Amino acid sequence: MSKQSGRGRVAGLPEWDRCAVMGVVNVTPDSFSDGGRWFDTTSAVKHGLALVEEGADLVDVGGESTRPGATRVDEDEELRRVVPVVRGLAAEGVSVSVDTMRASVAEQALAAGAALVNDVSGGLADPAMIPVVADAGAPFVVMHWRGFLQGGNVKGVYADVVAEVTDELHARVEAVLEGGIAPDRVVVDPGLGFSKDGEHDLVLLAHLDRLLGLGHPLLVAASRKRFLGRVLAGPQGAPPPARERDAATAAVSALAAHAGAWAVRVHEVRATADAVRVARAIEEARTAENAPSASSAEGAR
Ligand code: PMM
Repeated sequence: MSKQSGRGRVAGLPEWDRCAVMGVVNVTPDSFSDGGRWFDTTSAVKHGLALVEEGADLVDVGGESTRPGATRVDEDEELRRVVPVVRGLAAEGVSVSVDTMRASVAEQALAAGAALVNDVSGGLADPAMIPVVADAGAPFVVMHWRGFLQGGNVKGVYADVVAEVTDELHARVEAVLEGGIAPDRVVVDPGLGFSKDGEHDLVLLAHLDRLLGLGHPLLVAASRKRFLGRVLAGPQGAPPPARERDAATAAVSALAAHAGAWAVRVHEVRATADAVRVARAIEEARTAENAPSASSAEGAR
């Protein structure tokens, strides 16, 4: 990964001097890595606050599992899961992101205090999404998405995954800008694991510079994903379960931070919070090394 200068700032959100950490609260019974653990409002809010305590800068609240083949929850149920958790966390001063493909959920979450809308469909699943986000003046995560998957991964065929994901994301960014979302409020995300196999995910991570070339802050969401299970398993072994992939996740967080990502989205915050701080310290050391020191400036006079 090569370093791109400047990780950008997202208007409407606090500014961090390093890669931000987005902690995940899935208010679902069936998310692949943590489904069912924070399924009632009280434990979900408590978990979000614990993530902040561990170093999360943002908390991403979702009420619908996006794992391949998951059946969609109905709108009322998604609202019931998400809105009280958003309200509870926002009331505690947390910067909340809402992970939803539904405009109605985004709208009510924003009214309840959410600061950011994270749509894994990049505005494709619900035509009302972009107008709702534009009207609210909210920041918006545009993830690379090729549609709902039913059965095999037929949409995950690429001749050049980096070029295609970059081009398709570029087209979605154009669409959201046309829809009235301000350019300084748009975040891009390669959508690791969405219509992509493990090799695709790794190649995308090897080329974050190309995604940064889109000119928008970049979110990387590798946490506990299948490709990490494959890497850890080796060619013959069985992948470790999702909850045993947190050290691998933190390694990706350090690399993504080093490459210039704006934020990383993770389930287990503590190790990633350490990773992005170390990446920042190394960046600072490089900056100090390149800046003329007081004594050499003296000498030059
Ligand atoms: N992945 C998941 C859910 N939300 N949001 C963004 N922006 N990017 C992602 O890659 C992404 C996401 C699926 O993971 P989970 O079910 O473990 O949270």
